[in-house]
Amino acid sequence: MEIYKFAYQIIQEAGQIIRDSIDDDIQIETKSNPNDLVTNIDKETEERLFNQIKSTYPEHRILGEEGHGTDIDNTEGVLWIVDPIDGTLNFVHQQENFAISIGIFIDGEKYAGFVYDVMNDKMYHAIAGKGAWLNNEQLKPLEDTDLKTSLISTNPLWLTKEKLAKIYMPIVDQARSTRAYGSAALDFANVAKGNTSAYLTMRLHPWDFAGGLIIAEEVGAVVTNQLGEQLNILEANSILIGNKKIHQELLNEYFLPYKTMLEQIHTERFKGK
Ligand code: 2AM
Ligand code: CA
Ligand code: CA
Ligand code: CA
Repeated sequence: MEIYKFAYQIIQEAGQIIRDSIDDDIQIETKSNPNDLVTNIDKETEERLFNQIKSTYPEHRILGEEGHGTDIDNTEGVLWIVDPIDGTLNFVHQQENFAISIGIFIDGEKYAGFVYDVMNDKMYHAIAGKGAWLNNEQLKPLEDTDLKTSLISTNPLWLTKEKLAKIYMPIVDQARSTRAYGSAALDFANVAKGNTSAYLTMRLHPWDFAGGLIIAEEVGAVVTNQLGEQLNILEANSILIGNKKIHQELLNEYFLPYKTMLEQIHTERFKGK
């Protein structure tokens, strides 16, 4: 079976299993800090996807948030970048507003992206060069917007950091309004759908953005880090995504004036997985 159809199917199945067990007790552990949670469902979902991919395509490689592919340091062959649950805090607190996110790359080239909003059964999907869809409906090319008439999304946490507040406060101030969804993959999907015009955040891992990147670029979104550089799919990075016009406005008027500071932050903190 075509890799794309296979991916679509195993993501839907994984989502069905999560929906079926949504009222069950979940086991929650903390990771890097008391607010960084992982559940048995995150781990079981990644394990299931990993086993299915490997049994169908033994030569494919998988980089996942919950422990698979920690040794991967190049993009040769077919590479699946998997976030079994993006928005774990939403999953734990809300039992909704989380997604399964997968980006598939072939020899480093974008191939297919999936962001599955599990509880709403909404599959955002794209094949590079062929278009992006929400379930069966093709997503339209993005329209240009200005910051002052746009909804944007970001994490309010960045406003509490002294240095970053210099960049983020004027943006939040000038935007029509700001949203915080708590799932990076759904933030990408929201931009792709035109629900928001831009999404900006200081640090995402490859599994947070790999699926959404492919979907968003298919509808003409510009996706870079906050220095305007292309994202490296094997590294953590800052994120600036939006329609062409707002991306340019945010980059040139709000981020690049702080280029030296941002470069320092990127060098010190954002390199490596
Ligand atoms: P997760 O739920 O898969 O961990 C929340 O604002 C978004 O940021 C989610 O997409 C979340 O992914 C991600 N995220 C959570 N903790 C993070 C961290 N320490 N570094 C980078 N991204 C994180
Ligand atoms: Ca996590
Ligand atoms: Ca994530
Ligand atoms: Ca996750």
